[in-house]
Amino acid sequence: MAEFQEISKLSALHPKPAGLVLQYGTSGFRTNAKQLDHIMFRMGLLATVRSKKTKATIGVMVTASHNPEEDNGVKLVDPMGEMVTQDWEEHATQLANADQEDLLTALKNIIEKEAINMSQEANVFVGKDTRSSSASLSQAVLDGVSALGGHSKDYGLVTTPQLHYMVCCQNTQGKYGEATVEGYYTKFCQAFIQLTKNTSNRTDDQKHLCLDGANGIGALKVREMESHLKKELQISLNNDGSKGRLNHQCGADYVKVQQKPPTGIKINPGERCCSFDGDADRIVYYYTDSEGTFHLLDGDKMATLISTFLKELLTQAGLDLKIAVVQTAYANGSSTHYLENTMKVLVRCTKTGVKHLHHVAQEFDVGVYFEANGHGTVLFSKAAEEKIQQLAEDTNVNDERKKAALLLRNTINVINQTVGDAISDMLLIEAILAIKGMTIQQWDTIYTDLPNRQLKVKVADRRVIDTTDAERRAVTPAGLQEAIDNLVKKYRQARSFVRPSGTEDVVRVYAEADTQESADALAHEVSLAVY
Ligand code: NG1
Ligand code: ZN
Repeated sequence: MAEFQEISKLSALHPKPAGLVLQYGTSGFRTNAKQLDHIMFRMGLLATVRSKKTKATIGVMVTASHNPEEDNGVKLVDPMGEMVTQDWEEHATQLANADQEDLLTALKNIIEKEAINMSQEANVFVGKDTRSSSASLSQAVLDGVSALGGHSKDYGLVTTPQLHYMVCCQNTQGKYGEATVEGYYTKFCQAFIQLTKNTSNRTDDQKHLCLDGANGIGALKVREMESHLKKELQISLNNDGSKGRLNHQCGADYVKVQQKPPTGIKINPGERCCSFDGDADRIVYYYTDSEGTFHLLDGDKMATLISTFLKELLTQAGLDLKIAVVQTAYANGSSTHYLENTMKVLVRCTKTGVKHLHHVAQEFDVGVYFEANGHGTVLFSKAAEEKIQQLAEDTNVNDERKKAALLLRNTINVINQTVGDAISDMLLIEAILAIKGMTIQQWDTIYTDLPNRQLKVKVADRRVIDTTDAERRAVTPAGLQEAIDNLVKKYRQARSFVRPSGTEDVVRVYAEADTQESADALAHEVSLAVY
């Protein structure tokens, strides 16, 4: 076939370095940008084939999220804006690792296995973050798409969740919104304005938010969006990319892992602050108190605030819908305890990686999912959305139920249901705080986090560690789990687990306990057991 000859010719322009083996990990391929050109071309090919298979538009996002500037990566987005399915992750790994001369065979194998009709049209949306390597790497994706005769649309600089949103809008014929950046701002900002419209006399202080853009794409997009917010949210933007390096001593990952504010930002006591990560799909909140102590409000605190708000509204609306919170092993034990025992909300634990959380959340009418690191969103089932919509339009219900239904409807509209989205999450949290008339300090006191520590351990081969029970227990190597259990027993309210990272060549160690000293000591002891 003509397109295969074209691929042979063009793939030679994107050669694979000999011996390089990469895996489609927790969120796509991710490594030093210099090693990724062939991967990008090949993912352009794969996205085109995936588009033919699904008869829908597929997305390809070039980003390495919170990794340093010199890294890059790529993730594929499926038709409804969700992460690509597991079996296609395997195809991606196969295609990525085929030697140059075997590339066509590897591609043909996938086409055959998936029974692809090659005469089917293909459409691929491409986006990129602000890394200096992203321009040429996204061009390599576009080259891959055109090598197979696919159509592409290059959205240029967008956040990861914006690209997910575009794909979903396109494949739902605009029902989710308009597949443009402008459409994105209009949809989410209008819902935010509606939600905050009747909140009583918010002062300028309450409308003010200090934002750390991680020197990345999120900062750029917040600038673009600002006018749509009509001063209902006044953002002072730090780390906007004009001076500092991407994710360097700033951003959601830095703040969460280091448990301190971004370097160089002046924060007034009590001021509400948040940080995005490098592709704006994660957000964490924080403040410092009058004694200068730092307080982090992470994904668990967001999940708690959001699920409490939604549960109250569902009760007021008299809607019998099943709500659940989905977490990972990294969720602070206090959050799980509070949700289960005080809020009486169903909590489920899954493996790390939003694709896992997303799937579990889909099982409920309302599924709130967040990783502790601030990556998360809320999913509403079709039936739940319809019930809320009906109630909002019903002229025979009392004022309280009606008001709750209208708030629920606008809440649905402020949420990017395709994937965790820092911008949409920020608008949702800001709206909830405004509606509840709550300060960040009041939000913080809903429950108190157990002191915790995360460490990274370099080992010869991290894959020797295999886990079970949503990664909370190690099955291999033999004796490791027993050693961890014995260490945990030494401390009060303690918990610890280890797992190989899917995005870095490290083993992650997590520990929590009744004091910071104990959590630190336990994490240290467990990391020694990992060697
Ligand atoms: P790994 O490297 O597999 O732990 C990290 C995060 C995930 C997820 C991915 C993708 C932690 C402990 N892990 O995965 O939650 O966000 O990156 O960005 O934060
Ligand atoms: Zn990210």
